[in-house]
Amino acid sequence: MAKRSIDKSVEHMLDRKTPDSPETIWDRADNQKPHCTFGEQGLCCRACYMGPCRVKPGSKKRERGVCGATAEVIVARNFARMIASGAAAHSDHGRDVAETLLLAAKDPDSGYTIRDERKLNKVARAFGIDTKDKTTEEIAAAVAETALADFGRQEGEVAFTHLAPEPRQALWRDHDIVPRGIDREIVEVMHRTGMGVDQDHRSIMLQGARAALADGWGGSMIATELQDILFGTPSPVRGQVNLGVLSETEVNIVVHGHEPVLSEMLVIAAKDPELIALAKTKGAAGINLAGICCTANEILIRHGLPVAGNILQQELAIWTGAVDAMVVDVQCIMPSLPEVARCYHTRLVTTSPKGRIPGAKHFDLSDKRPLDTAKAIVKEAILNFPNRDKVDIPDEKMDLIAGFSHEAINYMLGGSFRESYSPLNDNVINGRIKGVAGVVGCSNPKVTHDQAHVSLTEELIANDILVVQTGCSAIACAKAGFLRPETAEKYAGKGLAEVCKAVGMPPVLHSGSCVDNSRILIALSEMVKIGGLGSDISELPVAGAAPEWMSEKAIAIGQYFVASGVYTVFGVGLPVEGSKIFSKHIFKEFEEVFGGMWGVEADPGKMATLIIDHINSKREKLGISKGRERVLFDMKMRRELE
Ligand code: NFS
Ligand code: SF4
Repeated sequence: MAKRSIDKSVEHMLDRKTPDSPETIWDRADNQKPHCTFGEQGLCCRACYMGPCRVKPGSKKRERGVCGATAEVIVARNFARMIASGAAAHSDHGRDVAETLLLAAKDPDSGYTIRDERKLNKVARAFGIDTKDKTTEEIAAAVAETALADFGRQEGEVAFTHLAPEPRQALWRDHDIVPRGIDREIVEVMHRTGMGVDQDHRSIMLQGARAALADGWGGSMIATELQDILFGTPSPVRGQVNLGVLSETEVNIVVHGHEPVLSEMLVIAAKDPELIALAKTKGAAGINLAGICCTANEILIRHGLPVAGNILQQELAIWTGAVDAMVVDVQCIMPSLPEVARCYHTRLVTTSPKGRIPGAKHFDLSDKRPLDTAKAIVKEAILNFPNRDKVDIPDEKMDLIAGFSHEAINYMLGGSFRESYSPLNDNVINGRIKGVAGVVGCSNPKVTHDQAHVSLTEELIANDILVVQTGCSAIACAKAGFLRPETAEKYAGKGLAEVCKAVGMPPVLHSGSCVDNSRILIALSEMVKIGGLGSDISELPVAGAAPEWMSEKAIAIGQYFVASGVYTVFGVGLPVEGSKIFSKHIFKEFEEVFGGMWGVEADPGKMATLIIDHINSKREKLGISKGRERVLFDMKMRRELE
């Protein structure tokens, strides 16, 4: 059997397993084996009840589904529907954030405030809002309303798409795939992929790309940018990661899910002096707020709060017996949690009307007074603290630095006088940094937990490729210690290490949650605008990877990177491999359409080679494969860093 995880905390917990222990995700993954190969290869269609149909290209009897659909059409429909579902998740999150911003602007008692006026004005400018003679609240209301209009618009272009380089926008217009309204593109995917509508896999995928762009340059970007306005734009901050961040002596509240609209309120509530005093009367030393998954990333990058683990560790956190409340909102929350919580004292709390779980206690955070609700949740956890039985917290924890928003990267590289990506571009041109790779996405029990993230990242930085991360992938590399500045000297190639040392940054930059992949889109656009590296994202020496993906959201992200011109490689496998025609389309023909394409490679070493070769070929096309004289650059760079 393949190793379950390279994370010692996971090993520690699983070794402790007795016949009475609750099931884990790894047990259930074993029980599901072997997975249905039709499904795994994308060849199963359930779009109507004449089926379900399982097709097999080249076979006599199963060449087509009952309606006559071919393998490439079935695969395309399934793939596009994954994009639509992923885009819906990110975008519905974005909508909630926009509504929260509107609430903050209109209701002074809402508990939400505008924390970043600079960002507010920047977004207002991007939206073409006239800010003259307007109060902060008025501008915030206008930004929120413009963002909300992007969801339901029927014609026109989603506003943030105008942040992309001009040639990219022109390419999208040529193919008629600029997203009009976010909701509209998702609905159109669902329509076109139903029984008997769009019968051309290429046309289905153009609409898939349109919905994906509505996510990356729409819903996700709205979530990220408006969250920054509400809760502050992240800047580098120290933190700690892994199950060892849970406290033996304090009340542990673990927030899990995705929307900081919840966790930000809990951050405030957990600092409430009355509640801390109450915790002490119950014998606790204080209140420890930690996170799992993307919520963890959100509170880490803005507050430096500890991260208990990534998606595969959510059950194990409860297994420690030290979690007094696990508070969840939406997405990536395993339905097994109530079962696990029942074996311990942990109180499972739901907060979103969209995500209810039988056996959990529900506190509706969308109520009028979210801070009061958050305080009630913290109190629930405190009152549960005395019910702890045996506690076993693994020792594992690691230091890290996170919070590299594109603004922070700008500031760090450009210095306080001239915030700019030009030093990054200069370093890429001169070859100290070979290129940039976004390593992102989930963990998946089909492969050894964290291994692909860590070994891919290790190989990329050793080859002078700067790695930017989000999501559960960032948590994986954080646990491995890669998010510390000292990693540069130990693991990074000479050129990258020099730059990291000069700037004082790690070679692996944690940019936030999965919606924050939109930060990478903006960073890439800025790199193009600075100049010297081509006129479009597709010319940059960059690549994307999701080595252990599992979520439909990851497919939406992959597709918007590809449609933005980025070569994007997924690990584990992709549910498209059953159709050679479709595979050829997204692994090859896409390059001619978008200047970016999909790749799939389960082996992290081979994946690294694909990415490095790709980056080198882009460097060659740009005429920078040799690099400039280093000595000259030293002086220039030193001047810039002063
Ligand atoms: Ni992204 Fe975040 Fe993790 Fe995957 Fe789930 S938490 S939105 S989907 S599993 S990276
Ligand atoms: Fe089968 Fe066609 Fe119905 Fe899909 S849409 S289930 S291929 S009959």
